[in-house]
Amino acid sequence: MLKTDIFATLLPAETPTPTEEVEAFASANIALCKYWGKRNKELNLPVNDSLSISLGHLGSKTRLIPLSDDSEVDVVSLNGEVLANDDAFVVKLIQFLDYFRRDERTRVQVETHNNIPTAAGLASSASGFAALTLAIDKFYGFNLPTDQLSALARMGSGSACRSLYSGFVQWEMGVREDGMDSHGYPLEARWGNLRLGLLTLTEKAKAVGSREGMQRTIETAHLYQSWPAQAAADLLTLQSAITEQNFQRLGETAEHNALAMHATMIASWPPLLYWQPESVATMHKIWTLRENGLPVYFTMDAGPNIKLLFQAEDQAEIEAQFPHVTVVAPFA
Ligand code: 2P0
Repeated sequence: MLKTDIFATLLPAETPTPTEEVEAFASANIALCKYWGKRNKELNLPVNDSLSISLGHLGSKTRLIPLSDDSEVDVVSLNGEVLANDDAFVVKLIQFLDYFRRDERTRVQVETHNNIPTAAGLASSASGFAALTLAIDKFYGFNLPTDQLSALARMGSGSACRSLYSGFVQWEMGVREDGMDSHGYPLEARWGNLRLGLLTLTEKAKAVGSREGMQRTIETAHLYQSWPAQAAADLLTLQSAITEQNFQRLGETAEHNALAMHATMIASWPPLLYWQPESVATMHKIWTLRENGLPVYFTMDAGPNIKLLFQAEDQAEIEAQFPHVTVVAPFA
């Protein structure tokens, strides 16, 4: 099934002409059970369910402004800088916009601001596509329900479907051929004293993007065969940890899940090692702190940076140990 068929089913026959500028915000999210691998590349349908926490005020804000009738091209800017129209990010963004706009001719100025480092493994493509999807829905007045917007955001970037919601979000892989049941589902549970710590060890953009990385892993890593079962088991354990507010179980499972995902990447060929020396040094530091009684765990995505998991009562100690940490209170 093609994306154009799915958009044609959900959207009105003709896209209305936009008249007013709109703005939308979406939080970044960090997965405790990771999305790694697609069963359908066209629709970004995953091999496994995943589970994330949204980061509140940290994320992407996207503004859409209709350009005058004589404008022939769209204008895209990121953090205040206008990008070239052949830039890979611009091409991907305009392709996504075109699925919604179809024959409608108004060119658009797209302004995105991220308040998290772009492309450093802090999930800015997730919040970016989620904010863009919400803005497009307002801009053209579609008023689609959030679960459908989540499924459409997924087609821009898989993890974006989790950024449509706050708090804990489960992305169910779904079973439908058109993927419309593969979207984020918010969990009711809240966890007031849960804290995340973002450690930006390097802001260098990653050499291999997630899309290519997960494809390489599926095609070349025999170890990947064990991933779906591990992810399914971890998801159940995380659900029970969240229900019972069992921090140790949450931390251990999230850390184990991230390291299992990285093991499949490292077992790919050519190998995918997103870690830098600072990443490894920080892991050892966390393990030592834990041995010495500080309940702190970590997770990592497709990049060199580390995200800490800890509880509010340990925030002062965490800040003393990691002076550059950005602390996020997802439920505060
Ligand atoms: C996650 N990641 O669950 C995992 C963990 C990276 C490692 O979702 O190809 O940018 O656009 O669907 O969503 C990053 O993958 O990939 C990601 P596409 P996406 O957060």
